[in-house]
Amino acid sequence: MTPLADLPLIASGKVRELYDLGDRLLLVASDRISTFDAVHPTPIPDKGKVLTGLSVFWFELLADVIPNHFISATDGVPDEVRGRALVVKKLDMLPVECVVRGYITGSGWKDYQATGHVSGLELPPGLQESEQLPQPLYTPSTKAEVGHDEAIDFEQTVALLDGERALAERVRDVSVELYAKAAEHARSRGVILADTKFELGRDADGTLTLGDEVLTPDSSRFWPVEGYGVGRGQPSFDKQYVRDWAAETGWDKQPPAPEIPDEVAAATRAKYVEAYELITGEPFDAWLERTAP
Ligand code: PZK
Repeated sequence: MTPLADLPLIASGKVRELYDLGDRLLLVASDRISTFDAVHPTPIPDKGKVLTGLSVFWFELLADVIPNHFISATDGVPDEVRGRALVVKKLDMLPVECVVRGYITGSGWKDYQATGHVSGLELPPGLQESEQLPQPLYTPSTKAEVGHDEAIDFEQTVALLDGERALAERVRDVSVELYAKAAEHARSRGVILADTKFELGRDADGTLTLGDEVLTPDSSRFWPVEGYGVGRGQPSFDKQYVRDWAAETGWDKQPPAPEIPDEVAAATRAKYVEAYELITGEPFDAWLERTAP
């Protein structure tokens, strides 16, 4: 949790921080892990590096869909956060979380069961939990300062964007295109991208730009094709060991989250590295090499 010496901290989330570099920003991913919305006191070794390397992989794959804020994973990155930090462009972030779902799960499944709708969109009757949707759905949400983001419909995003309907349409269409291209890549590597969340902003020229981390296990649900099935929830690729272990301990899921045993942390690290290697097709060591001093 120690802030990077000297750099002004602009924002801190449960598991990452954002620092001011003057004309740019430093986006730092920690090794912290949360389950059931609570952060454990035990870090997962290399988690921040895996998530940062995955983000860069996706920024490079998706750059032909929309420009992104990534500038460098080396130049301007302090040694103590090498491999898990990116120098990024400062953006004026839009006040919308751009959620795209290709499969019906999580809060989308809850809303569908209760109303037959998700984000104001009517879905076909009879969908089963975890089923693929007829087409990817843009299901935006608000950015809550505390607590959970709230699902909104398209008209509410127009209002949040000061009535700029054309911008809201472009944000929606870009989000779906990003999801579709990423899901196609993931599928070719044996991984289902069930859903994800993008954050967009405008750069100094007003150009719509992809920000934040992208398509990491913290912003997305990845399911191995092997073991996928409808009519039930899918186990979390990355956090399942921690969740299963925590359930066994009888933890009531209220903060404070318990310390994680070494063997559970090590198994969880291996799942993050496995996710990196599956999705990128590269050894995780290649990311460490690329970002070594
Ligand atoms: C920005 N966040 C979310 C990230 C946190 C919170 N390129 C950018 N320009 C301006 N603002 C942001 C970004 C990005 N990315 C991102 N909030 C603002 C966030 C990390 C830690 F606490």
